[in-house]
Amino acid sequence: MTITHSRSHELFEAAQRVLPGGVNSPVRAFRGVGGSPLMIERGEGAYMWDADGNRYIDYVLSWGPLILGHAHPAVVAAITRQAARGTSYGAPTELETQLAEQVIAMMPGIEQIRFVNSGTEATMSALRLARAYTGRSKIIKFSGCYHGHADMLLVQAGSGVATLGLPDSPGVPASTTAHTLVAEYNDVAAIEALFAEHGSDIAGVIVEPIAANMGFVLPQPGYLQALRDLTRQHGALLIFDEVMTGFRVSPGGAQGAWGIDPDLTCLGKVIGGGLPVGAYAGKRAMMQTVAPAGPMYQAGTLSGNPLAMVAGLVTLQHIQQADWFNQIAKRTAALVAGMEQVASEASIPIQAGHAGTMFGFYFLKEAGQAITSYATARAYAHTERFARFFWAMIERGVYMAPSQFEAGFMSLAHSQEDIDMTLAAARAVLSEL
Ligand code: HOZ
Repeated sequence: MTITHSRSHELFEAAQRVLPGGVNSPVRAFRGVGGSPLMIERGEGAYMWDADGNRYIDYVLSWGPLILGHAHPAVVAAITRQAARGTSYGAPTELETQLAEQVIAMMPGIEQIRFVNSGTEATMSALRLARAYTGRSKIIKFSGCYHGHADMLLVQAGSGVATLGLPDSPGVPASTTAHTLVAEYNDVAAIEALFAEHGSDIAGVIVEPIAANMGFVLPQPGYLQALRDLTRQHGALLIFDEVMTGFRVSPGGAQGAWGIDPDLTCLGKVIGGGLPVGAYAGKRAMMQTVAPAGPMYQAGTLSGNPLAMVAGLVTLQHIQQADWFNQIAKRTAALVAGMEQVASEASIPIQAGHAGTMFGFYFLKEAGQAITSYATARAYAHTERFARFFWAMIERGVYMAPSQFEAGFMSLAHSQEDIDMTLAAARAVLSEL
């Protein structure tokens, strides 16, 4: 069976004439797997349809936000209802308080929150806040972690930067990254060394609790606690970038799952239920630095947008209900266990992992290799095999992230039958690779 993508190709040709690279975000261009991207026309539940009418089981889910699946009826109804009442006011609404209360009830480290429009805005603002609050300049990030595209964070970044194998981006003046220190993820000695040298200048450490923009790398036992201890010891803030892990590792994010108490948290994706939202949040004493409560300026015309607030609110209320979160997490575990089984039957070495409703797997160049950091991800990931796997899965109606250096996501809409179909496809593909 060979499916056709001719309409997608035509549409992508047209897109490239008017959009740089034909896309509005680089990994969507499929450069990590070659070929040209599928142009999507519609999504419903666990599925997306491309412009040629092909249906795919979707494990990208808009890169994480759609934890209830595409076009969940309750989310669609809430957005539709709100749209009829106005799409934006540029004035405070009760909806913002309601979503804030919902997030605070779910995430243990959060006492106050400021809504913005994207994860990039969230991380950028959280770092400004860390600097304003501590009066210090330096920040620490980890190589392969991606926190959006703000200048100071585009240093050894993951996601599209890793997929395209880019050096740090042109257009970022050295002066804007002069205060950004970089350590290897999962390496406690590396960050201890940075604190030993720069301790009293470090405003904050920003980390993805699971490094999910260089594939899927779990923190080693004790690693996040070591970051917590070191930051406290040196008077620096610990900033969890939970844009991906928030409401996905557990309803309370990675901080809820692992009992670590960050000072500040960055959110995005699920918090907007598929609409553009981000947020930075944390301890009241720190958040009171933000204008107009305090002197640190940050603002936005569409921040707290009512459509986004209702979509987020309905989504978070759903994942708190009944046993739905656990159901999604169980399906995630089943998919990952199945992938390990299928790969082992085909004698293809992989490293797979999952936490809550997120997952990832690498094809390894050789059995026995362990990926724990960006350096090992780049050295051991068999990206060429991944590209062949990706396209063969597309042929069989399964859509995974078009890059070895991205994570996968599950939704409430994915059924056991979808998982079984995915594993049957993977078995067929891996036996031929
Ligand atoms: N940076 C996002 C994934 N980690 C990709 C966003 C997109 O292309 O939509």
